[in-house]
Amino acid sequence: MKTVYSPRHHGHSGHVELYNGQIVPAFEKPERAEMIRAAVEARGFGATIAPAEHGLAPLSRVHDPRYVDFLSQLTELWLADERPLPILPSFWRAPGMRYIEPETVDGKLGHFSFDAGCCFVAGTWDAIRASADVALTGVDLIRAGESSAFALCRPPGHHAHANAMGGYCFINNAAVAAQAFRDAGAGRVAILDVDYHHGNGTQTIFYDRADVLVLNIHGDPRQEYPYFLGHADEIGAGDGEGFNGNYPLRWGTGFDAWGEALDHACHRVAAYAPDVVVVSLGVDTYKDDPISQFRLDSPDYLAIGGRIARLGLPTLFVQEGGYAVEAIGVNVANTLEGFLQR
Ligand code: SP5
Ligand code: ZN
Repeated sequence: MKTVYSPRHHGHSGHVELYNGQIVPAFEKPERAEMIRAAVEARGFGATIAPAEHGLAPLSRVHDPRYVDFLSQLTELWLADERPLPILPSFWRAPGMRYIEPETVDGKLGHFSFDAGCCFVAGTWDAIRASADVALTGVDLIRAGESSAFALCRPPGHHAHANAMGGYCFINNAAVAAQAFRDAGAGRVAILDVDYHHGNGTQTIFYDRADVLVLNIHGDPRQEYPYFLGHADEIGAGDGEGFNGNYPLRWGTGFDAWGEALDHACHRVAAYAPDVVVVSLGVDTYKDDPISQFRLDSPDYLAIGGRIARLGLPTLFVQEGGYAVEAIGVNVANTLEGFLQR
């Protein structure tokens, strides 16, 4: 299994987030990707390759082009106003307010975001583009006949909506990849999101579509971020009814219950018989994750990879969350090793 990786993720560094009422150094930091790269390379799964440039068109297949424009122009708009970096949003709409794109940068920033989890520094836009190219190059590998690939994306993507950033996510790499598979001729794509947090962006992007099955195993939104989506009764709408599935689990969940949810989700994927599976691979389910409340341990990730491998389907792993930097490499590499061993 090849890994796709770009050092351009380092441009997104030194940023902050709003956490427990304080501005703190971001949990989503460059060391994460470097620990993952080191662990995966040490196991010798396959070559690490650089992404190929795919441009912005594949991003606008799942994102509003005006949103992509906003991301590309935000930093220069901000600097033109003679403001210091970093950029952090702090105004949002409530239901009932209007959906008209404001002309000023503060207004645009609120219009195109849903929390203060997405901070911009000088290299953020470049890192976002590189991350999407990493996912799209993973798609290319599988289209060229590889049975699996690992897209070491950073920043992550699954919280990003068609027109809003949040939760450390700007472009929804997994959604971009799934759509790229569809555009290349895949009839059905399944997205299996095992990150600790509900993939609200991925769910909303495909909610009314039957051609992309989206399944999520995550912290119950009654307790956990993103709070306002990810309940069990969200099954899809219109043509997409029956093609979204959520497995909300309570704080403190260990691998026994988590693994049962995975098994159920995998049976649903198998019944859907997709041409390809995209795994949104977050390892913030780990027992010592600093912002999360599940109790998975490092060996459990071997079993996760093994269960996904039993599907016997072409599989693209897309990196999402995981914030226990000392364990993130082992946990990701264990998932991939468990997959490769079966
Ligand atoms: C990609 C990804 O994993 N994004 C996660 C974004 C989570 N942001 C909000 C975290 C809120 C944690 N709240 C902890 C409260 C402890 N008092
Ligand atoms: Zn997460």
